[in-house]
This record gives sequence, structure tokens and C-alpha cells, in this order.
Amino acid sequence: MKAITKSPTSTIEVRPHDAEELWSALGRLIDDRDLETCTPDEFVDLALAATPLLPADLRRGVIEYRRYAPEGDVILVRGLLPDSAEFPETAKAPYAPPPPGQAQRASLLLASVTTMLGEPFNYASLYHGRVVQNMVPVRKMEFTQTSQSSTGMLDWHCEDSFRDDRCDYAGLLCLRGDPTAASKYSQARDVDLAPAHIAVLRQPRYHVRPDPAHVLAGEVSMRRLPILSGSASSPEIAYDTHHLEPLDEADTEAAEALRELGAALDEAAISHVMARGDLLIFDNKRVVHARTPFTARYDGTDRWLMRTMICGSALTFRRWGTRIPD
Ligand SMILES: O=C(O)CCC(=O)C(=O)O
Ligand SMILES: [Fe+2]
Repeated sequence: MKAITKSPTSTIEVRPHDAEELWSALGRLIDDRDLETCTPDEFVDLALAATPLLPADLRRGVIEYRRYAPEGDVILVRGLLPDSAEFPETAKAPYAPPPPGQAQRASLLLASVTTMLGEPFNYASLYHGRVVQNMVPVRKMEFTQTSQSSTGMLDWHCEDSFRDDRCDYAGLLCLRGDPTAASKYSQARDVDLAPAHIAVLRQPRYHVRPDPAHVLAGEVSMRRLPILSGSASSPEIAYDTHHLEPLDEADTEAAEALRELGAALDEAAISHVMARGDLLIFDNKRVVHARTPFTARYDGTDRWLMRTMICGSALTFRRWGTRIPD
């Protein structure tokens, strides 16, 4: 059956004048500092100092999303970057540091919005542990199941299901869009499955391996987990098309439920082509995401999103004792 493509329902529009004012105010806050000289904690402290500069409607919308997610587990902020913003050539790697200037200002803007949801962080094993990473196409990676892919579909996944401390949210800010690359999302609450399949998916009959974007020393054992958990009205999900499978190869019931879930995710898909100035935030415990293929040119004009992951639990963050946990 052909999936009906829905659009994100919860959208916060930033007025052009507000975006211009915010951009100027962020520029004044940064002054002539090179944010690459900041430690990750100093960078996030500065982002926190910038949140009062954000338009009041935006602050209210993000806080409401954190508390109740009244319109769903994905929010889209549009018009966050003003027309006057000018960016350098698209970064060449996820871990490439942005040069001083407006690309750094965009990374601070992303952190200042998302810090209202918790603590921006990254794992030491992922993209050099940078708090803000570039989601950009990389040569020779076109068909990988990583953000560096382009010609190949980046299939349904949650961020880092192989870790029990995976991020609660991820935020993606678009500096440069590509009309053929659609970001896709399915909310666990929208997934339509037979009760018998849901019951199987709620049992820890699966395991997941690390995704290949992580650079890990030695073998990491696969994590055993149920795919669905939490309440029926706001279920949580851990999913990965390529790295998750039944624990027992002979468990055909678990395999069938997984197949059904894959089809149900397609049916529940929400699709959005990220345009410059869009910030998409999704709940990584309740949403599965993907990206459709696009063509990379490697000429400095390719699609460029900045991403940060957010730990919404003060307890988990304190247990790590660092913003860049191993
Ligand atoms: O590029 C996108 O829209 C999403 C990228 C993504 O899913 C990832 O990097 O994990
Ligand atoms: Fe992802």
C-alpha cells in the first residue's frame, strides 16, 4: 500500500524581523570570539546565555513541547535564519570545525534553542565528540547508513539505540537545503499494528549493534532490548533497519513483528524537505527517522545541516560527569 505522506503538524514560525534581530544579537554576544577556542561546557554556557535573546513565542513553544508535546513528538521551527545570514562553503566532514563567523553563530543558535530541552552532548566515539556536528555528504560514503550518505537512502533508525543513554532529543538546523532530500519521521504513537505484534515488540527479544558512524575500540556487545516500551498513549521506540534483529534467529514471531513494524513506519511517515532556516527537533525515544536520497556535488553548495543531541535527564548528565561521555 502506498503511504500517504503527512507534513509536520507542529510548526513555530519565526518572523523575518525577529530572525534578523536575533541574528544581530547573537553576533554581538559572540563579538569577535572564535568559538572553537571554547571548551564544550563553555560553548553550551554561552548558548544558555543566548536563550533570553530568542523570540518569546519560540521559547514558549519549545518549553511546551518538552513538557507535554501537545501536537506531537516532532517540532519544526521555520525562518530561524535571516536572509542576511551568509555561510561559507558546506563543511566537508561531520567533525569539520566551522570557521569563525556566521557558521559558528548558527551552531550557537542551534545550541541555544535545544538547551531548553536539556544538555547538548555527544559521545567521544562519534564524529570526534563534537557537540555540534555537520550532517553533510562525504565522498565515498554515498551508500553508507550514516549521515554522510547521499545517493543511498538513509533508512529508518533512532539515534544510538545501542546505548541505554541514547539522546532524548536531536535538533537539526538547516544552513543549506537540497530539494530532493526529504527528512522522514514516524512517531511511535502513530504506528498502527495488531495487538499481537505490539505484545511481541514489547518483549526483550531483540538486540542491536552500534551504528558504523561510531569509532569504537574493540568489539562492543549487542544490547538486548524490547523495541516498544512505555505507555500505550505515548509509547517509546528503539529501532534500526540495519542494526537490530531478533536475539534468536529461530524466533520467527519476533522477526515477523519486526517486519510488520517496518511497514507500519512507512505508513505513518511524516516527510519534510529541510529548507534553510528550518530547525527540526524530534524526540529520539518516540520517533524513528530517515532521509531520502539526494545527489552530492562536492562543490561547496551541498546540503548542510548542523545537529546536536540533547540529554533531557539531569540525572543521566550528572552520572556521565562530562558533556562528552565515552
Ligand atoms: O539528514 C537528515 O535529515 C538526517 C540525518 C540523520 O538521520 C543522522 O545523521 O542520523
Ligand atoms: Fe539519524
